[in-house]
Amino acid sequence: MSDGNAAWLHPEAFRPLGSRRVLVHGAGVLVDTVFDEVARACAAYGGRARRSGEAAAGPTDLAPASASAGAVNADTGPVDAAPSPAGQVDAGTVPTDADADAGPADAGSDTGVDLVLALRDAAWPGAVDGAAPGDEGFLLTRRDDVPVVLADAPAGLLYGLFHLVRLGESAFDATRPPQRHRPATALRMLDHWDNVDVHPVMGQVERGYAGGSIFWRDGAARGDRARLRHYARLLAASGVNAISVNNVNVHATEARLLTGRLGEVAEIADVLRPYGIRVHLSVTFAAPIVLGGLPTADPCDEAVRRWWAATTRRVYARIPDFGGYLVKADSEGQPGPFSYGRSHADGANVLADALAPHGGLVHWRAFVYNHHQDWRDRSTDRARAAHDHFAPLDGLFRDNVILQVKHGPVDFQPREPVSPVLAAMPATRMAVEFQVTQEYTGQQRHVCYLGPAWREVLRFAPWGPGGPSIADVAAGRRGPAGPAEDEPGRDGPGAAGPGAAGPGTDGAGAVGGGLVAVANVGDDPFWTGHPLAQANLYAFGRLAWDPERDPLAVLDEWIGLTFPASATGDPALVRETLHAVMDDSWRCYERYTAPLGVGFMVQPGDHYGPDVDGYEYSRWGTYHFADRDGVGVDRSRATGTGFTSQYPPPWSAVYESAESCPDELLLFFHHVPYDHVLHSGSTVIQHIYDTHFAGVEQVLAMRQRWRALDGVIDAAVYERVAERLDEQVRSAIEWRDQINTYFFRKSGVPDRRHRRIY
Ligand code: GCW
Repeated sequence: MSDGNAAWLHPEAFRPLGSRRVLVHGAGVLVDTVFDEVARACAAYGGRARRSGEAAAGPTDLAPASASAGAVNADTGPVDAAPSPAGQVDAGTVPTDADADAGPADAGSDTGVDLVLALRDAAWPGAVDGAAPGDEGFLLTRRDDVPVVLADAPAGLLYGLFHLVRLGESAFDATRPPQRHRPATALRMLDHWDNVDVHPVMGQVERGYAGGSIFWRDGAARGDRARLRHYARLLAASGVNAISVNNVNVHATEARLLTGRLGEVAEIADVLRPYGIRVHLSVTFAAPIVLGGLPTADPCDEAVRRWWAATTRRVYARIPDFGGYLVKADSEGQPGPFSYGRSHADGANVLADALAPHGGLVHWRAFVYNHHQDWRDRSTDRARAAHDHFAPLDGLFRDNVILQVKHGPVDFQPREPVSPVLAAMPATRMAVEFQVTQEYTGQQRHVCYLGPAWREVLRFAPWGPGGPSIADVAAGRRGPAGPAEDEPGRDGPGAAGPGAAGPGTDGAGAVGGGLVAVANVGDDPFWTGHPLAQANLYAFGRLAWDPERDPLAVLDEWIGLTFPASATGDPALVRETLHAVMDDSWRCYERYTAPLGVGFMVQPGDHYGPDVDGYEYSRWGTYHFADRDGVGVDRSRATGTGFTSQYPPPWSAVYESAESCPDELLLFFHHVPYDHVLHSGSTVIQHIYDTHFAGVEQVLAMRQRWRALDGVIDAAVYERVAERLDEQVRSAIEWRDQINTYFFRKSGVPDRRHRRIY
């Protein structure tokens, strides 16, 4: 497996397309890519790929079509019971194909074609007002009984191609109604925490659980273009369109990617470009000093401004479509504007001004907190920090600054409330940051399908039910007042509707910051260490494209593409088993680890496995305050840190009271006695015991289920997962016993069901 596992682009997934006569119409690098994909599929499966303009091909040899105008309907997948009102497919009412005068003839005959992928132009018009697919969208319609993908821009054609792959045979179903697809947000980005040098503590990839980096090895670029190209295909097929190629903790060697080693970044950009993926770079805020030899990096210093402008010009001279800079400043030891008494708006804006003439973006991270806290000090609350620092700066950032906010207020825990920063800055472009790499969710040794967790964040309505959601905020529709004015097409609060376009998609949409996630791939043959962790990467891209989509439908799609029916012994069994193992795996992980949203009972340093007091007396600000009487962090206004006041109503009130706080977040917001009764009817202590016993039972059942696939799927994949499930069982038991024993010893309260606690 030299170029890695095929992941969700299994060759067999291309069979339906590859066995047809396919016409590709249009010009440009991305259209070349589309043609190349089609040609390869056709070579493998006996079809015929033609490009218009070639001899004996093109609209001219196709007879006029009687176009079948129709309504755009939602594409309901196998699990997605209700039509989505949202982004990926516009619901209901938009006719896509009103043009009856152009299109293929002979479509069904020997000389014709079975499928067309075309850029819209005079030869291939189509669609009408209100149905423009935008820069990345596409229409899937039919002409004279032939499926046609129409796009306005090459990227749309590429996404249309991968949509056909997902649909498989059903793309050719004559009864399929026309559809328009557009991403909910224009920015769908993956951040690699890859180091160029092997870091003495963090290794080649910080928080990487899939081997080395696909970009760098031991201080040098790997230059493995085949592997990178394969990666680009996978990302494009999931909908991702931007990546940053180095760790946000920028060390000495990595700093030089911006200047002396820029060529290595340019080479990566060259490989990713044909798949519509822009390259971004993490830069150090101290670059003017460490690279430019200036005495200061003060963002208000003229020489510093000039240095950033000149350096950025050189970047664009080399990489004309460079995406921009990603910055972790004044965070966990990284340099930042605070050193000069400047604000984070000053800091971000100096980079933004340098990038603006070239169309570049600054992704500025909001992960700023005091990591030298004194555990004795109960007034400082790490959860408050980002809001305290950034909310007052709303409106002060340039238009090309995106504030990148972790989804929770602390740090990618399996369960956190949604960060209140996301609701606090209506005049700032906001990106939501997820962590696909499973730092705190089992490190790709445990099965933990994160789609459902992200979905909860994306659906959360910070201004109350019925109001805009976090997905809306990321798409640029934000604020308590409801939908932004420039979105006539939006069909209801909380829905990512037809107007959900980001910058550049159709000019009329709101401007958001999009979705970002920390990547989970490495040079492992399965890309992600745990083969089932591929689903998280896939799901991130798909949910970024359409946050309204049911994550279990996304999982179903991933199963179909990764284990195509024609490549497995028993497709129904494969599907059933993967759902049984994965659907509820995030909640399962939550059950056997830190309880009720309290978080951080992990081993310090590597963050794998239980250590209840591991961070309790440390400087990191992640405490649980368990004693003989109770556990949890009082973040109320009345008696605690006041964090609840950072939420708008109704959540400020809901979280303020232990009575109304949702069970799963109780210990995040409140310190309660062990006999506190949850909404579930159980006490806190009994809940801890019950969920920990149940979690382990569930993992044992997962392992048992998996054994049904022995001999049914690829042996290497089977073995790798089986081996990891053994570790998951061991680790879950360790979690169960340490957590239960700890709380039994603290509280002295016996388990009502008399199970074994040590
Ligand atoms: O979760 C923490 C990780 C750090 C990481 C940091 C961040 C890149 O433990 O390894 O640093 O978050 O998000 O910057």
